[in-house]
Amino acid sequence: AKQPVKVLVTGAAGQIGYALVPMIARGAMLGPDQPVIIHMLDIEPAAEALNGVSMELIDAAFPLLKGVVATTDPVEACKGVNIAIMVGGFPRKEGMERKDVMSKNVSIYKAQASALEQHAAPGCKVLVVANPANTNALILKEFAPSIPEKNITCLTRLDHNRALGQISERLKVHVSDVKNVIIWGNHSSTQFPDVNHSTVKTGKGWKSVRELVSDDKWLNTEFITTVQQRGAAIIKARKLSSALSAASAACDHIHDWVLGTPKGTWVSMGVYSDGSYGIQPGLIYSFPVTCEKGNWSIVQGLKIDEFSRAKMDATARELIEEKSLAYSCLN
Ligand code: NAX
Repeated sequence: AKQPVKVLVTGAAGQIGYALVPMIARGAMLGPDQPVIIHMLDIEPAAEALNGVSMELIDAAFPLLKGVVATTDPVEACKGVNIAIMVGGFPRKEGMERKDVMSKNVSIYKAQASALEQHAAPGCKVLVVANPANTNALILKEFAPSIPEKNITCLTRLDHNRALGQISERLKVHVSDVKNVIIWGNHSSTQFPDVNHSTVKTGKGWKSVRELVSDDKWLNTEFITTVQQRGAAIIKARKLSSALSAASAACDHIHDWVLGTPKGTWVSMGVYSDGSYGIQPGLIYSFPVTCEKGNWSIVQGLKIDEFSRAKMDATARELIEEKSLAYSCLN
């Protein structure tokens, strides 16, 4: 039998946490034959709610779930974890300055970086979900210098899945027959959802999305804004931000990272830029990646047209600006 994998979820008493932990315990993240031990961290005001989640996990009698640790102590939470899903953070409240929110999250991610660095298992893979996701991941990387930068990522898979969903709706094909969309850049409204390399499975093999949709105007305007604004549309409809789709995307992200992407398929992940596609090194930027044996690599050699170039650079500029705002909070 396989040894259990220890998975940390921070912010586990929150909405995404509540949707995410049962998915992990059912094997949606690491596979149906992989036992797990779930570590859940939240803060003192949420301790009782966290305890409730812990009780429900017990009551669900998941065969793969070999243990639960629920705590408000980051050291205990991080101890020996193989995977860390960072969902906890400080939300932007009405009337708050961007700088104030950034400053709260910088201090959270600085502290949790140290806890992970000192107590996580060697080779621990980190996924940051909490916003500003790319910049929180960057802060985590800076303050956990002994964790390899390849092991620190942020979530843009939700945006990626939303793009697949929009194409599937438009062409009336199943979403699993659409592949290789790309989310470039920041998990924010400046992200660039790109379909230039995306294909759809048809009776006559894989065909390009541009060819099948044959409406460049829609692809270059409404499609892009719909994906960029989807989070806001969910808030408007639900009066709460996306949770089940975010949790599902977090499972997809770790699943593909650990178990690999299918041949000929890539996914989007926020990863440490190495300068690929002219994106400034030292940003956590969303790229198309393939994964094999637990390692991601950026898909190389895609042709970038002028329209895409401008959008990729605009979202990079926003990340550069966020990075300097984050650094200004350190002093
Ligand atoms: P909730 O407010 O429901 O839950 C957040 C939880 O984090 C709360 O229980 C809170 O007590 C806890 N928390 C706060 N500070 C903490 C700390 N220092 N250590 C541990 N836990 C802490 O938010 P939810 O809807 O679950 O969203 C969580 C985060 O995901 C938010 O930052 C949100 O903006 C972000 N999102 C990111 C997405 C992505 O695609 N990257 C999409 C969905 C989501 O909006």
